[in-house]
Amino acid sequence: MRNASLSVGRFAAFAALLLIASACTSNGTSSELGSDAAQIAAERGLSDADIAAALKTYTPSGVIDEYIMFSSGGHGGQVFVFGIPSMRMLKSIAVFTPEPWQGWGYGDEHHKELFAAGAVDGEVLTWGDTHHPALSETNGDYDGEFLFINDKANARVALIDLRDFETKQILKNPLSINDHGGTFVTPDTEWVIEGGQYASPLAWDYAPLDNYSTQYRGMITFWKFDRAAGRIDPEASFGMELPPYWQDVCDSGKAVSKGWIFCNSFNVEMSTGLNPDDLENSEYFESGASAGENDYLHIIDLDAAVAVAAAGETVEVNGFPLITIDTAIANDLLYFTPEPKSPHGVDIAPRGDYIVVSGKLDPHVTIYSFAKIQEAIAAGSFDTDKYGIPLLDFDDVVEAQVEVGLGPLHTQFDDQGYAYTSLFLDSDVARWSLGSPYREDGWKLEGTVDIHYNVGHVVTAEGDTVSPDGKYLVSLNKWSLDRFFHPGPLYPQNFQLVDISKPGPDMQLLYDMPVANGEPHYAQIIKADKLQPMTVYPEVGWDPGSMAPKPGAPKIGSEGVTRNGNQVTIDMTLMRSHFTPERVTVTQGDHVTWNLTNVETSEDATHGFAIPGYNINLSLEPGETATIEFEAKNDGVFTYYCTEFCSALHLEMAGYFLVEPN
Ligand code: K7E
Ligand code: CUA
Repeated sequence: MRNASLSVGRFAAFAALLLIASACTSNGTSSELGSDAAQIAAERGLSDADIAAALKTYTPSGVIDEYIMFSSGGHGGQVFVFGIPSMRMLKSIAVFTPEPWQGWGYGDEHHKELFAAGAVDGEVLTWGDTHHPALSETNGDYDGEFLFINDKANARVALIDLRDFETKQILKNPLSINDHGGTFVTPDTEWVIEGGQYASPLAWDYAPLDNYSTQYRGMITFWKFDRAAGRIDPEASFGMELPPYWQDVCDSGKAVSKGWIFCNSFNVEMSTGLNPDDLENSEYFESGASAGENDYLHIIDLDAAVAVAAAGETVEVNGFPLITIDTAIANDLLYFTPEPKSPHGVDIAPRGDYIVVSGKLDPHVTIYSFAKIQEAIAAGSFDTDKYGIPLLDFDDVVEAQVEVGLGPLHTQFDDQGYAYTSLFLDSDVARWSLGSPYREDGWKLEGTVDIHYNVGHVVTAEGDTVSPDGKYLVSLNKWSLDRFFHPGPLYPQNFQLVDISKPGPDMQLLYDMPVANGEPHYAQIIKADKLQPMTVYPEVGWDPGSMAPKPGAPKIGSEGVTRNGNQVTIDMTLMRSHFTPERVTVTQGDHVTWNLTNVETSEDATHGFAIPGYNINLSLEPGETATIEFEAKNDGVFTYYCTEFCSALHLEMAGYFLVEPN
């Protein structure tokens, strides 16, 4: 336990901090504020560092954060939105998993279409495992327009429109059943990258594990983004076949390396796991897939691959164009180079000149030079891997290695020429300096900061763009152990905010934020003023699916119930504090089409619409229209009501849905 009283020295430092703080405020005198605050600090046993951390993160009511962080939600299947530095959670954007507050996936026809597009052989999936969010970029910088996210479990990609923070598209990868190296975007978001993970037969097919080397494959998919349409265009997209090496994280080249894609891999051994019929000659993946000293960094010439795909030099797999390994070799699209033991992260430095790779079982980060890679390719004459893919010599392409600590995973950058690498085993974040042209005294460890515990990704402000801000780092920790009250045996994850503004070895841990609804992997932090979300939809009768007014959407005066045989159509409006109509009568077995418009134009005037017993639940934001369709299977009296406490007479915002027995 901490000492509950401040020492004299601490008190002096603390008083100085308060003077600084009070100089910035017009309320009260510094001595009044100082003595009150000093007493609080003493009573709570706060150290100088605690007080400094509090002053750096405290965000008064009504003050908006400087940065917004988009974090994956792991197997919660969503994307989380936080303010930085307050670490306040602002939203969990529903993506792959139904979410009742946003009325996501509880009857809305548009949501049914989205989920259907993400189905596997007709099986509609209701969860995902989101790993890597990617903000859209212009010239290598975040532009605040769109966000992409992958689903590792089922190899899907989703697109979120940042005008309303809603998911607009879900795509199932036609090649692979699972993915990991996605989503990453090219510097102008022409392409959204989705790399594979666990090799499997392409097209979600069957093949026995005995045929692993011939029938199991890795892949990378290049999804074409049509910014004007606000959608990925699957018709203009293509994939590339890769050996079954378990491709891992990818990153897109930028600046000098624009047009190139880098992915690592971690099962070049082609282990197929412990075989129950042959325990003697097989082993667990954990040893089998890490038996060798090296895996392969994949280096892909995307611009050349686009030309090859455009020329039709592809085969069709599950109706999707695929560049085969042989075509990739013949057209110089794909190269490998060794990377040390069980690599995980690959991250491109801000100028696009260096590629940073971390090996989980190697205490170094390995820095490859893009210029040296280009020289090695130009020089020709390569060894090849088992599949005939050119293998660049490690010594020809490596610029430096920096020993950072145990279990290095992922790296981000700042505006001072530093890089930050997560150390999973050491439970540290390492700061190290990049070499020329970033810093003259580069390629050395500067310092570490303890985190709690077992960090996966780290993220710095705009830290994977061509112009990182630095300033803040968030450590996305897997274990929280003793940090919080533990709500039963399933512990929250722990996000820790770190101040990285001061050069040199010191970084200050500022704040712990439990994450209680998923296990985030990667995150990105964007300046808040780059985002321009809507406050209300621009017109009453707005369809968030098409982001346009919907012709025929219910309006005031057009409400009613119409019947055509057993087809019943209800046109309903919502405003404070009633539905129109308030009574709807159908007959058991009728097919019901229910159109609803929230006709409000005031900020935050959201209404909900819930029908008990039918699993129907919508959230209608101001101006929004939606349609639900269902069979009135069960007779009874179903009391629909508004789920958002919208006014003093919100409880009266209700109606009767009467289903007469057939
Ligand atoms: Cu968890 Cu980027 Cu999927 Cu590492 S990944 S932690
Ligand atoms: Cu509308 Cu409560």
